[in-house]
Amino acid sequence: MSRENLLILVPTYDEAENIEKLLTAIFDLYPQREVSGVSVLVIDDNSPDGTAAIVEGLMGKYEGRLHLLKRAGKAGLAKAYLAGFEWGLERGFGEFLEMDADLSHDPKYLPEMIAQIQSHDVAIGSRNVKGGGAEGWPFSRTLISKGGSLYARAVLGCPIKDLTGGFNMWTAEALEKIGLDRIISQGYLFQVEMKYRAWKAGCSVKEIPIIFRDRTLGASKMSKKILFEALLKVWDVRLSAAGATGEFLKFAIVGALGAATNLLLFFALVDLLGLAAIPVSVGCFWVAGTQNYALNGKWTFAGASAKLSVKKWLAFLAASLVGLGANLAVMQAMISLLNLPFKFIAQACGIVAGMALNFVFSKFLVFRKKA
Ligand SMILES: Nc1nc2c(ncn2[C@@H]2O[C@H](COP(=O)(O)OP(=O)(O)O)[C@@H](O)[C@H]2O)c(=O)[nH]1
Ligand SMILES: [Mg+2]
Repeated sequence: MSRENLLILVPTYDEAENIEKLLTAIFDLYPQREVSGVSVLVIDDNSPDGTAAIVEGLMGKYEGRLHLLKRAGKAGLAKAYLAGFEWGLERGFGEFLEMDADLSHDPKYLPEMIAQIQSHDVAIGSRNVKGGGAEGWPFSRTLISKGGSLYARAVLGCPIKDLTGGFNMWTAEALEKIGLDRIISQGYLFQVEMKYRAWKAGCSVKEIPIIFRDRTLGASKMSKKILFEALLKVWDVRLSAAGATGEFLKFAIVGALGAATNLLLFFALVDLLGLAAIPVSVGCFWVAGTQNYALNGKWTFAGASAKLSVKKWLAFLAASLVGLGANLAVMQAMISLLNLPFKFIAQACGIVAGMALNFVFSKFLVFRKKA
């Protein structure tokens, strides 16, 4: 059966020394599109070293099957790939394969990955299954990669062995199940989030052993900053993939942070400076409420309505007041109706009720998703 529709996506940033070698290797393997169905899309973020010009120079040679998506500037791997998927989906490609430009991902594995995608939704070029591995990496980088994969697996509770790798193949249906518009990761974590969401969505995943070879030309774009960011953001990935449950958990975390701010401020102004408790308490409510508003807008409900505004801020504070009212009502009702051993049990139930109400108001009114 001839395959008509595989798009190989290659993101590039300063890969002038590598890109021609990679493209030659791919097209040597698949010389005829009519037979192989293989096309390549290079996604270049305006590399200063002229990578795009090299690709343009080769387009005549590989007419109709080498494409270039030029982007304005370096915006990270995730944005590049998402733009590439969109480009390919619009043109009806049925399968997508991601690989690095630096020859770390050997094209010799393509036939096996293509064979496996016939019976799976996702095929992963994996360093962490039997027969796979990484060569040429300093010990530190191996440690980071192995440790990173284990850490991500533990946090996400996901059985995929190579979560961080970037040599992956997806069917168009898998991309649809993942929901590309819900991806929150910007950089390195993108690959982890894609695989995790695919697995969660019930995609069948096959890991194929590959030997990853460190680049010999050009420089890696990995940095310590990206790494440390990823350590925390894995949790965020897990929470955002959990839908409303995750949102509620984030909302609760934000609420707890707000309570901490409120208490600290109250302690400083009332206990240390001797100001009057009632006006300070009202002030603390506004300060903590504003903090909660900003964190919920930028984190809990991020994406739903990205821009903060005075109107939304006031609406959020109003919702918080409604929550506070519910808290008081539930607490008072429980104390008067039940014979509780401790009154704080009533207050605890009041907090939960108030938070739930505040969450519903915030989600469906304040940070409502625009159609
Ligand atoms: N378009 C685009 N490509 C990028 C960006 N960052 C990295 N890449 C490409 O992504 C691939 C993997 O990056 P690399 O630096 O090799 O990461 P490493 O293998 O983890 O050290 C390479 O093909 C890079 O050129 C970016 O911001 N935009
Ligand atoms: Mg690399």
